Amino acid sequence: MTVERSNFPFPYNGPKPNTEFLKSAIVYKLIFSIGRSPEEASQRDWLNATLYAVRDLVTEGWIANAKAARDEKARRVYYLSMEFLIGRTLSNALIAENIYDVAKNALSELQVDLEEILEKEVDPGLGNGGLGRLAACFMDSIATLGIQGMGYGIRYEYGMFRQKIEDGHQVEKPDAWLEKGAPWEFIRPSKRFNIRFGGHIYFEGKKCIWKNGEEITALAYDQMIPGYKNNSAATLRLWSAHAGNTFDLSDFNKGDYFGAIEERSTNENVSRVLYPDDSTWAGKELRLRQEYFLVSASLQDIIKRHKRTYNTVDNLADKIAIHLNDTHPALAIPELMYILIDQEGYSWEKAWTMCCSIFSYTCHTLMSEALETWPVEMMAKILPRHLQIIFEINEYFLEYVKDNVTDDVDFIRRVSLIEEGHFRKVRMGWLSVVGSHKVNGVAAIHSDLMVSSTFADFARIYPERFTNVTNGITPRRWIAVANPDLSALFDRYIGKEWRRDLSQIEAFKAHIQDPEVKKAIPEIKRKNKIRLANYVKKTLNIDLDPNALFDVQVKRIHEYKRQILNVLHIVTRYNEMLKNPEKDWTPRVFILAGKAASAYYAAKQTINLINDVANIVNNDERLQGRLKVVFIPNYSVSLAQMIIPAADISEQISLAGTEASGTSNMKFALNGALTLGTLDGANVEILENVGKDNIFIFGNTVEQVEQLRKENYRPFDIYQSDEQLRFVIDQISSGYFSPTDPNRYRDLLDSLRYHDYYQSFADYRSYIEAQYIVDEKYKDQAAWVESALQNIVNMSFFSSDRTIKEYAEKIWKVEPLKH
Ligand code: 26Q
Repeated sequence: MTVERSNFPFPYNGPKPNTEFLKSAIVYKLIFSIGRSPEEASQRDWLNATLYAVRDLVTEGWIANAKAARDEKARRVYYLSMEFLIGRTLSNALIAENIYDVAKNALSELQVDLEEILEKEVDPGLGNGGLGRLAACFMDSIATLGIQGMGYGIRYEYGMFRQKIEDGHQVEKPDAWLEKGAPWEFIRPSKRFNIRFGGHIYFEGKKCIWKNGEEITALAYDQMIPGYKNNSAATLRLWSAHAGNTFDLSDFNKGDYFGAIEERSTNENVSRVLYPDDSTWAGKELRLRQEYFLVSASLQDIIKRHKRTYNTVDNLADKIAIHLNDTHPALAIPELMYILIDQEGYSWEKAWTMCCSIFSYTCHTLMSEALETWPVEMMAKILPRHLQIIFEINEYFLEYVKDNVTDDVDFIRRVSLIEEGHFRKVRMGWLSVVGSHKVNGVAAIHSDLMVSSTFADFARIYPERFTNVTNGITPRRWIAVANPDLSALFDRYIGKEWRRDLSQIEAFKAHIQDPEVKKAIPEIKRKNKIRLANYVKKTLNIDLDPNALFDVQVKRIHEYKRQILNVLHIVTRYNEMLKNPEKDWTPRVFILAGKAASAYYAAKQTINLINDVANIVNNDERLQGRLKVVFIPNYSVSLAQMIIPAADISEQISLAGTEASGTSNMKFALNGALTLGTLDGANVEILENVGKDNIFIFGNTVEQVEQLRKENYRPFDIYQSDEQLRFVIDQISSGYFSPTDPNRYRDLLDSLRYHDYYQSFADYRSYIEAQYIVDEKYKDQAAWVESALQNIVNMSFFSSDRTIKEYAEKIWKVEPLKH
C-alpha cells in the first residue's frame, strides 16, 4: 500500500474516523514515523504505528482543552504523586475515542490482529500497587469530567521490578520499560528546571540565603490521558533527571575527566528507579532526593505557568489547588514557602496562609511503621533551607497549639513536627496535616480510625480539617477494557452511557430477572475464566477447569493482607479432601499473585510456601483435579485486567483495621465476583451497597482486634486447641510441602505460633467456616448468579468519577470547564 503525503490531512478534526481513514493513518505512521514498509513491519511496528495514529486523534482535543483552560483562566488542581500506574494506553484510548471496532477492522484489512498487538504493548510499572493505580484512575476521571487537573510524577527509567519465580522463589529483574520505545509520550525539551541539593544557608539580616550545592536538570515528558468521548485529554507530566547544565569545569580542566562524568551519572540516578517498597519505610537518601526532585520541578512549573497568565502570584491560592498523594510529596509545603518567601518576597505569615489554603493531603495507611520520617541530619545535608523552614513552621504551629489547645508537655511532644531523641526526625505526616486545609482518608472506616488513632491529637487541634473520600475505580478500564462481554451486555440493555456515568447501571436492575441476563452472566464469566486458563496453560503449563470455582487473591504480598490465612485454608481443604475423597467437593482453583518488597523476608517466604503447596497439591492425583493452586508471576495492571473478570471469589482478608481501603475489592465486585472479606477498608462499604446476602463476611472486627491486642493475644493457645489448624501447621513444619528442605518455614511458623501480629490464627476458624458457606452457595448456581448480579448493579458508588467529584467539590473547589 502506498500513501501520498499530500493526501493525508493532519491535523485531523473531522468526525469519527472511518476504517479507511484509520487504515491510511496507521500505514502513514508506519512508513514516516517508524520507517518500515507494511511488508517488513513486525507486530511491534504495527503496534507503534497504531499508537502514533491514535495519539494524533487525541492530541487536538488535548491542545484545545489546554487552550480553553488558559482562556477561561480556570482554577486548576495539581495532583502530586510519586507513582502513577497507568497501565497500557492503546486499548484504553481506543475506547475513549470510541474507535475500538474501527481500529479492529482497519488493522484486519492490513492483516493485523488488534488483540494480538494490544498484548505487545509494554505496561509501564511506575508504581507499587494501590496508591499508584488510584492516581491513574483519578487522572482518567479528571480527564473524563473535564476538570482542569494535571498529574505530576517521575519518569522512572526502571519501574517496579519484573518478578520471576525460580524454584518457587521470587527473583527480581530490572524493568527496562523504555527500551522498546514509548510512543505515547511527548518529550518537552523546553520544559526544564534546575533542581538544587545540598549547599549551605546563611542570613543577611532577616533574609535567608541558600547558596551553592549540586544542580541537576528535570526534563518534562507528557502523557495524554484521554477523556471518555469528550474530545479532551488531561496531562500527566513526568520528570526525568539529567546531569546539570554545568559540569564542574574546573575539575574537567584539571584533567579529572572521569570525576566530571561520574558526577553526571550520580545526578541522573535521581529518576533511575522506583523504590519497590509499599508499606515499610526506609530512610534512604536517594528516596529523599527523588521526592524533592518531583516537588521542586513541579512547583517551578506551576509557578511559571501561573505567572505567565497572571503576572503575579498574589492570586495563587485563588487559582490553584495542590494535592499530596500521601506524604511522599510533602516537601512541596516547605518548597512553596521557600518560593514565596525567598524568591517572591512575601512575609512569612502571608506565605503560610497561602500554603495552607493551597495544599490538601490524602493519607493511605494507618500503620505507624509506614509513616515517613526523615533524619534531621540527612535533611540538613540535602535540603538545609527546607529544614530551616520546617523548624519555623514547627515553632509557629506549637505556639498556636499552646495558645489555643493545650500546653501539656506530653501533647506538645507528640504533635511536634520533630521527633526528639538521639536521632531527631522530621515527621512528614504531621507536616502534611499542619500544612493542608483538608486531610482525607480513603474509606469510611479508615477515615474514622485516622481521627481516633494516628491523627487523634491533630483532630483535637483541627477538628474541621479531617474528612473522608472513599476510593473509586474507573469503569472505563475496569469494565469497558477488561470485560468486553459484560460491557456488550450492558450496552444491549441500558445503552453505552454507563461508561461516563456508572449510576446508570442501576437501570440494569430492571433486567436482572430477565432469563437472558441470568444466562448471560455465567456465560461471560466462563469465557473470562477460559481466557485466564489459556494464559495459565501457556505460561505455567497448568490445566485449570473453567467449571471450578475461581478463588482469587491478587495484591502486594504483605503480612497484614494475610495471604498466609489463604494458604492455611488451602492446606486445610487439601487435608479434608484426602480424608473424604468421596464427598462432592466443589472443584476449586486458587489463584494468587503479587510482588514482595525485595528485602521483605516474611513476604518472600509466603511466596515460596504458596508455590511449594501448589506443587504438591497440583500433582496429587487423589484429588482428581478438584483442587488447583496457581501463583501467577509478575502481577501488573495488564494481568489484573485478565485475572479480575475471571474471579468467582474475591479474597479481601486483611486484618480488620489494617487495609486503608483496597481498590481491587471494588474491581472484583463490579465484575461479578463475590467478596470473601473482613470488615476492613472499603469492604465495609461494599457490604452496605450489595447487602449481607451477597457477600461473605468473616473474622474479628476492629474492636475485637484491639481487645485481643490489649488482652495479650496468645496464638499458641489457638494452635493447641484447634485440631485442624494444628495439623496444618505441623504438616508444613514437618516438611511435607518442602521435602528437600524441611526447615524452610520454621521462622514463618514460629512467628505465627508465638506472635501472629496480624492475628491469622484468631480468624482461622471463622474463615474456614465462611469457605464452607461459599461452597454451599456455589452449588446453587441460580443463587450464585443472583448474588453476582446484585454485586454488579450495586457498585456504582465506587466509580472514581464519584470520588473525583467529591474531591473537586469538598476539597479542591474546582469545576469542569464551561466550553
Ligand atoms: C515510602 C517511602 C519510601 C519508599 C516507599 C514508600 C511507599 C511507597 C508506596 C510507601 C507506601 C506506598 C504505597 C502505599 C499504598 O499503595 N497504599 C494503598 O493505597 C490504596 C489507595 O488508597 C489503598 O486502597 C490501600 O488500602 C493502601 O494499602
